[in-house]
Amino acid sequence: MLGVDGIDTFIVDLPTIRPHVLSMATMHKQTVVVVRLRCSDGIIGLGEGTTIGGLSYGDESPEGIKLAIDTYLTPILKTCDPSRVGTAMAAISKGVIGNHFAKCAIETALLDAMGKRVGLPVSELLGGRQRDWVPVAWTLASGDTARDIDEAEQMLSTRRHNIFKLKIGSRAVNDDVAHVAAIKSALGDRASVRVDVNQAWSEQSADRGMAMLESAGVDLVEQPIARANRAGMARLAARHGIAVMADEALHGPEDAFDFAARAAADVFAVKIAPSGGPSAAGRVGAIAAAAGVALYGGTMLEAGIGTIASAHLFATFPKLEWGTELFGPLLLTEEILAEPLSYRDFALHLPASPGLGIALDEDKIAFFRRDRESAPAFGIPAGRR
Ligand code: MUC
Ligand code: MG
Repeated sequence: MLGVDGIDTFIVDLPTIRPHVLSMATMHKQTVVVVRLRCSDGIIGLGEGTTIGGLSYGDESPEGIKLAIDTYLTPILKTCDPSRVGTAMAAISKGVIGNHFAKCAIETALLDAMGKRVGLPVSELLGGRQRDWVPVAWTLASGDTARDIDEAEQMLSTRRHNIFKLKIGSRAVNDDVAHVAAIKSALGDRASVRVDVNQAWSEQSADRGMAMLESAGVDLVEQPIARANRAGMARLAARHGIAVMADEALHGPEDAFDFAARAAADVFAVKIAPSGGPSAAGRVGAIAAAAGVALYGGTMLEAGIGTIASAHLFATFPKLEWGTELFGPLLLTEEILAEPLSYRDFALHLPASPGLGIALDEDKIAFFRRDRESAPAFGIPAGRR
């Protein structure tokens, strides 16, 4: 039986290229928990636990993710065979309630190690790749209309993105809609424009806002109201022609089932971390497909590890009607991978190599890890990273 020699977790703080303004927080940096799973056969699996805005977006913080892994998940994993990913994750689920981001980081690392062991990309372990690339949206969230239009024009001219998501909800509804309408009118049919309200509206504001956004040519509204208000989401989906997407309300297959049963969303933003890992997120996708709910590959603005892990899953979905927003690494000033992910022609292209198909830039990690003063030297030979 294979064993787990150890699990290294470290928090890395990376600056963003510009402030990223959401209704609940303005990001100036992104904090990433990097997981390195060392198996007894010498294989190392990489995982990532990343959220947005500390504890302002969701229930888990970077510090909490690290603590959960170090104190609770690691001792369980040390009793498991890392080549039996399903059994290992079942043992973790038995001993740890919730903590979906921590579980996702560990399952990602197990899958990366397993793929390297058997010589297959993670997407093949997750059911089989149906495409080698996924479309990628960009979020315009500088908070300034003219700057957002310039940014979008630049993305179009370099063929990096032609789908734009606008973060709204922190200003009055009329002001937000005017901002969105100005951007849509500047871009016209050259781009799909969508908005993410991040729960900021009441149902009444959502009714008003959604009607105006539909007239402005916007394609979709993401999580307009509080994540707990499922009946309200169902009423909005029934009342409006513009597509409504569930995001913060989805924490795995049980929520997906409830949303599908209530017809409370036209589209699901599937995310590997809030779902509890790539396998659980795959079950969210399966429920959506069975219920006729369309799919969008969401992000928690992860760096390269979580981003490519998400892409491996989304590449297995038979339909991915609304594309993805897997642009996390592009929002950061620093690349933590040895080779950056491949973004071109409005898409992220998946590697064909075993596991996740990535390696860390150890010098960058050493420089940006929060505990760099006290961190031990890495000492891991390049071939084993
Ligand atoms: C969210 O709520 O969707 C994803 C893209 C982005 O800009 O923010 C995130 C979170
Ligand atoms: Mg969202």
